[in-house]
Amino acid sequence: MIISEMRLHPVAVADGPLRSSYGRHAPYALRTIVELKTTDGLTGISETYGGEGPLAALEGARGLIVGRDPFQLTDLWMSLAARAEQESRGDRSQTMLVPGENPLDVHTRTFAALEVACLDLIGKAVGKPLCDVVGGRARSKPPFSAYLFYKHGGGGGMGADAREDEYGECLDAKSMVRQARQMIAKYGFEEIKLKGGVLDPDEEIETIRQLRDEFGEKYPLRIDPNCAWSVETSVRVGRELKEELSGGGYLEDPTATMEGMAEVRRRLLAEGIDTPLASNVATTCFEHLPVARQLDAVQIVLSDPHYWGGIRAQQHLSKFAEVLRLGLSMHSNNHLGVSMMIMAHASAACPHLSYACDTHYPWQTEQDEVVLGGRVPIVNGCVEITDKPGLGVELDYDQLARGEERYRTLPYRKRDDEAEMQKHVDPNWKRILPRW
Ligand code: GKR
Ligand code: MG
Repeated sequence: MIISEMRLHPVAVADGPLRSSYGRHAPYALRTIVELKTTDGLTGISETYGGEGPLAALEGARGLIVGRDPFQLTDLWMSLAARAEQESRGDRSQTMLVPGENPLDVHTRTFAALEVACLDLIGKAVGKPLCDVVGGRARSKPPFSAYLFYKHGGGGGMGADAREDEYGECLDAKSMVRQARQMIAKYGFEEIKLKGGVLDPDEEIETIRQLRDEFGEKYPLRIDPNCAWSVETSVRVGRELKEELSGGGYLEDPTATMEGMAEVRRRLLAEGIDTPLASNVATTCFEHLPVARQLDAVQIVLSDPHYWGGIRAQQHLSKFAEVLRLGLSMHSNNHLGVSMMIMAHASAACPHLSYACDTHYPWQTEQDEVVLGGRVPIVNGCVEITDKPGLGVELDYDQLARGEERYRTLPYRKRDDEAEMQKHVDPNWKRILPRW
């Protein structure tokens, strides 16, 4: 089995005006769908971050993947890592750069997209689901959480291509409870994460309290302001939400830098509050973990197989986190059904995974789905690994062509939430850290 062709499909996917400390989502999110074809007629697929940067990096790896035996992943890794060695070193945190935009992740991100497509090929060749190809599963129905966002009115897309606004405007506690009720009724999620860093911290505290009142202790709660708070504010929020974030909850990236996180942890512990701190901003790669452990800056690592280096890297991370006695879960970014299955297989293949993973999937619609047969079902908050080989999904080429057409005709080539804030909310808006 030799890879004879790589096809890259940049797509634009309608996305609602979701808010975070990065700003406001554009009407379209960008993704890249990868296809690898073999000499014996198989096609392996994958999905990764979108826009010009990730696309150019994949294009740059064409010579390394075409002509390769898909089993030879170690050599592919070494070739990409050797290139990365020659690139500049620097801050690999996501404090200022949104995921998928960090040039220092380019090799792990590019490898991940190709590795998944190769594992999908292998799964199809031997007739086994992807997670079984990498050693079998710890679970067959990995759980995901309800990922709530403050948002403006609008369901994404533009003009005649606008999508229905399923959740409406949500810019206060009451509308957030409504959003949670709707999302949980539809998908059956049993854990809740609130994207914060948008409203004044007191209003976000109130939102978490109302969510607790509505759903009770059985639904663990998390809040993630993406570093919008100072150490002082983070400690205050941790203190005020001591009860609500206990019992399976956590405080995610309240403040910037490993040192800032460590300071928040020290001060909360000194007050007898042991709410764990989770991170996908301070910890984005293996090199960050020993430091995070040593400083006790992060107690739960939030991975992303799309830029940590793929599915086997996620398994290594599971072991690494277990040995370092760190919790493990997964954050997410806007994605389609192929990535939903990448995340599900990655979760299934990890013995040590401590919390339901995030997913932006409820924020995308059937109209944008590129998976044959429509959206991947989420039932009782879980995505089931079926008996189908590889990732278990195939591409709908008509839908893919529509997504590519949108990409071609729209001006978006890179996620820029600050520009969207300036366009729609405040022409002078800048991402200031800490804001509060
Ligand atoms: O979609 O706006 C967003 C999120 O803020 C995303 O970009 C984050 O990377 O979900 C992610 C997180 O947990 O920080
Ligand atoms: Mg996060």
